[in-house]
Amino acid sequence: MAAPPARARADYDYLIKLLLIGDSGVGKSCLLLRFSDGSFTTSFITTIGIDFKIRTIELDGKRIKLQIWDTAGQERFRTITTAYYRGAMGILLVYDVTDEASFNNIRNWIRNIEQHASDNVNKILVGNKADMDESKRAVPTSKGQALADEYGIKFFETSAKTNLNVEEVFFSIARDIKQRLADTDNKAEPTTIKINQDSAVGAGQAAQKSACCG
Ligand SMILES: Nc1nc2c(ncn2[C@@H]2O[C@H](COP(=O)(O)OP(=O)(O)OP(=O)(O)O)[C@@H](O)[C@H]2O)c(=O)[nH]1
Ligand SMILES: [Mg+2]
Repeated sequence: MAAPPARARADYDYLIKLLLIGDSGVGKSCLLLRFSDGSFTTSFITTIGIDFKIRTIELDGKRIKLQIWDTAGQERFRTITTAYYRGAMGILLVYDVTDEASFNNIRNWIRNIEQHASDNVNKILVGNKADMDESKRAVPTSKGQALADEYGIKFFETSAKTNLNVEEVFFSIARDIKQRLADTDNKAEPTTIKINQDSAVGAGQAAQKSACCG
């Protein structure tokens, strides 16, 4: 029996690859665990190299499969982790609101993105550990917002511990990327028709798939 077309086999409409970056200890793995498993732990198990989780969400009736790569913040893994920038469609830049150095480093992380990621990659700024006591806070919300405004990107303060804004961050960046891919799809339409006219049956479908789903 002939295999069904690739598109019919897929269990999603869009595959979106995201990357979490930021200093060690800011809570990247905890944010991802909260989003993918709904759990949280206070013990710190530093990430070695790179790891990923999958969660499929629904946006405007479309199934979006999120493949989320969690990088080690530690310098010694930098060669491994920067290799993953190129494939990312969206990058979450995470700092810890109680750790000013992690916030100041965001500019360096952005420089890394400029060097290693695709030009059109979506970015979002995340100030994590917003649940911590105000006496511990080192970065006011206004400073986070000002930095995000400077780079023209969205900003959220989150807590992996209390689940504050965790869904919002991932849904927000996923929505923006889906929109970008849909726009690319629409622009690609004349090319798709031309391929069909050239009687390359099925090629239009393949072109559409590669334009939308990576
Ligand atoms: N209070 C509070 N603690 C958090 C939060 N998120 C993470 N933590 C704690 O911060 C520590 C580090 O969290 P991780 O998620 O492992 O940090 P990471 O950014 O993945 O660190 P690396 O893997 O080394 O890059 C752990 O002890 C967590 O329990 C949060 O939202 N609130
Ligand atoms: Mg980690």
